Amino acid sequence: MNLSGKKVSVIGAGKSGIAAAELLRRAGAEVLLSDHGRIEEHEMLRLQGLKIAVEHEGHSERVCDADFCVISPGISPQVQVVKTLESKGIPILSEIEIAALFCKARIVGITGTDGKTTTSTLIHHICEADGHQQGYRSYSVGNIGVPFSSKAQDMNPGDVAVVELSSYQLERCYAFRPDVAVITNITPDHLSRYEGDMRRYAAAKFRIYANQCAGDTLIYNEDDALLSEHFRGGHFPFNIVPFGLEPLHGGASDCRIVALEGETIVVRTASGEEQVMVISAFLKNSFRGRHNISNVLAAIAAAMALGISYEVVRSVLREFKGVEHRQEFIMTVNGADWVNDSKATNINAMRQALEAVQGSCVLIAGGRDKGNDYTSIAGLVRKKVSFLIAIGESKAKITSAFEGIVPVKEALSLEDAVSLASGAAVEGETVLFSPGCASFDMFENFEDRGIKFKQCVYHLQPC
Ligand code: UMA
Repeated sequence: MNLSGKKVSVIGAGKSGIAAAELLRRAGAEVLLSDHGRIEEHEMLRLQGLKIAVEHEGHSERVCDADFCVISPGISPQVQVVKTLESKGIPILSEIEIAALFCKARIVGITGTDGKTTTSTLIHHICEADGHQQGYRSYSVGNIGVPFSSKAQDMNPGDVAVVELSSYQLERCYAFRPDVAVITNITPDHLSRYEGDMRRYAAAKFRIYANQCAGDTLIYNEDDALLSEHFRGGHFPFNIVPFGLEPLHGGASDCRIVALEGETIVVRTASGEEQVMVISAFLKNSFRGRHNISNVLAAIAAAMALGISYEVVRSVLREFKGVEHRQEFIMTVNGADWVNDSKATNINAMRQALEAVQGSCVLIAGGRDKGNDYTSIAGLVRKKVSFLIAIGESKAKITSAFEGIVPVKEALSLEDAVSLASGAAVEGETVLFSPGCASFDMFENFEDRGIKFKQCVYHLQPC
């Protein structure tokens, strides 16, 4: 695609803004990259060397001198620069929309409130294994941490782009059309961005299939009430594949269904039923819980849509050890298993982690509160938690929600929390770090939080 003669403003010079600016510049556009924060001097010089104009410490009127704008996902629609661009009628596009225009590969898009990173990683590993045999490459990009724009031009026809998509990234997609779309679940999260309106949050997620047509596939979680109501019995121009942890029946005559029946994953089509594998073949210490079985069902459905054999799927699943910061088993100290679930930034993820615990646990939770309703998991906490340690900005709220249900103690720091947990955990228990909150009160991001937690755990002395 040749964009010479076009002027583009890219708003936000984080990972995705920089990648989009470089992609657009390579395509010949005249690019202005604008950030309200500070850009390091060496980065400014590098970008200017690529002939990308840069402004920082504020968005000036210059951003309006553009044929269109590309916006970084983290920038809220409420900020002034967005309002100004909209008032002048300048089209604003998602970084994903731009990347997809340049992408010749097949696209698998994965969205949902929880499970999208694990599902994306599983699909990527399956495609990688299949690609080794068939001669194509798989790319893992998007919200997972590698901007789609940074890889889009490297991909060839026949390759697969496995794109993890947040609702933020889908918001300003207008023509984006994945060959295969997966929606893992939709539960309340990021609602401040959508003014508390769940329908607006879901509408952003549903943009994933807005342009899909005949030959494309949409995979959704039938166990999710909102998704089931939305897709069941509806008329859509593409293939729909439900998956679920309960036996599934019905669906269109040509519809495939991926379900868990007892301990076995089965795929049902109009022509019959096939048993893919038993769950004990892939569940392990580092990869467990019903939510992960759900993620596996979604990945199997995506592999089927791409025409990948069950043989490849089985061999990848057998070896899969889970994803860092998602219920990641760290080590056993004095008979207690320590688990890092720093990625749990909302109550639903925390609920899933608690459900996955075998026996009882010492729970370390807290951080920047997102308007959490902790009472929704009170029953589960009573059942699974022997001792709760609260950290971060939300510790007082957590204490008042759970004291009287379980013993609760507030920690002064992460190190203090680990030391308290080490003293409280008994042999056979799990120590679960599942904050249920955002990380930005004490850490750069959830990865930083998880790494620091693991470092504290590695320093524990066995006694
Ligand atoms: N900025 C402005 N003007 C503003 C606000 C911000 O210029 O009014 C600037 C900031 O100064 C900063 C840049 O915008 O320099 C940040 O942009 P960004 O927040 O979009 O961050 P990126 O580095 O581009 O990372 C984004 C995703 N971040 C968010 O959606 C918040 C990353 O997802 C993603 O991995 C990356 O693109 C590559 O695709 C992270 C995330 O937290 C992991 N996602 C959320 C989640 O998973 O819950 C949605």
